[in-house]
Amino acid sequence: MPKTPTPADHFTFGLWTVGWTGNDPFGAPTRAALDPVEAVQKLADLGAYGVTFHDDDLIPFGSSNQDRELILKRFRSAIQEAGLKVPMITTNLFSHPVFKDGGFTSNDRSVRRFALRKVLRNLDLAAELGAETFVMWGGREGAEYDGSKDFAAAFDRMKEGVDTAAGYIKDQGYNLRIALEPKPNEPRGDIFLPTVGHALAFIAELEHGDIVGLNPETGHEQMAGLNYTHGLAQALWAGKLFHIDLNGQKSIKYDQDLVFGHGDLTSAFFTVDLLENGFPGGGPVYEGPRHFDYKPSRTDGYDGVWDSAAANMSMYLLLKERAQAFRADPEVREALETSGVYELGQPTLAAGETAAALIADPAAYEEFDAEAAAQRSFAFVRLNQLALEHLLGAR
Ligand code: GLT
Ligand code: MN
Ligand code: MN
Repeated sequence: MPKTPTPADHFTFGLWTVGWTGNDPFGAPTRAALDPVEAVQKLADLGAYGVTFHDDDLIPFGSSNQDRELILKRFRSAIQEAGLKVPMITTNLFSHPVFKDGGFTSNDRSVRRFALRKVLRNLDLAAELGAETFVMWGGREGAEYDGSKDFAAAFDRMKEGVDTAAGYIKDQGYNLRIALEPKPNEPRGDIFLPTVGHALAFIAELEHGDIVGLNPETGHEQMAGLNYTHGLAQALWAGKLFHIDLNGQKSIKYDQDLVFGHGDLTSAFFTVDLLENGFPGGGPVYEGPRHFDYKPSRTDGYDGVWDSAAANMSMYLLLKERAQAFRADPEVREALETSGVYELGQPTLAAGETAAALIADPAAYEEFDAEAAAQRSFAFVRLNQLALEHLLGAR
């Protein structure tokens, strides 16, 4: 049976998700525009916790200050009435043609100054709405031709942009953190900070990296042939998993933005297992919103839009139930033990043991029977089969 969420599940959606009208590079929109106020009401009815948006999703690019205020006033009362939170907002630095060569890394300096102003203005709005996360997805930050960019300068400018925004957050005393969202390509041929790993390495170079983390998206890592759950795990381990974009993707191809679980279901199971149950041996846990960044298929009308929004949440809750049963199953615990999953939590060296002490330990090397140790069966297949049986509801 499908599962019905409540706000306590902390599910959130971008306005641009349910509001996507179906325009793609090959065809015109297949659905009429959606009023953000209607989106807010509908999402609340479906049991969501909050809504997120780009500045331009709500306030059309180029709106006058007066129109902006009117739109915001109407939106504020809509979220208040619906009881929805706005835990995250983000800036559109990709739709308007002015950003065709990027925002923070456009070769045109005047565009970079404009982009930075757009971000700073949006930070004020984020703080005012009580958001705690400010996502930066640099979709247009990249290139099609390797000779068209001074890459070192591009990274300098990216750093300058992110550090300026982060410094502004600190100066204003805002309770906000920046979350960078990696993506390997699309719309640019190659996007800067293409994966979780690249973004983590970039953050280490920042002046204000303490308030900069990640917003990894399921499909974006999978477009690069990478394992999303591994990416989440490393970001979490590094204390940098600030936000998540959940969706579905089937292998290395264009960004599909399917419903969560409608891509690689087994991977989705382990994603939820990590998010809900944490690492087997403890450690950092993710406490942010469960945010869906998907696109309702353009073949569907608004019935399909709301069905698919509900499907994301139901899929997550179904997988949560299965993942909890998986971890609670005594047979699984025994299999985890047999497979050495808990053993990996033991430090390799004894407390206080040095490299010199290890070298002096003949049991570790001279007397170690590598042939015998090589005979150990880790029985990972059995463990995985148990996981899949739980995923299928067969246990
Ligand atoms: C865009 C992109 C998403 C990002 C959004 C945030 S915009 O829809 O495809 O992955 O999360 O800017
Ligand atoms: Mn995507
Ligand atoms: Mn996303």
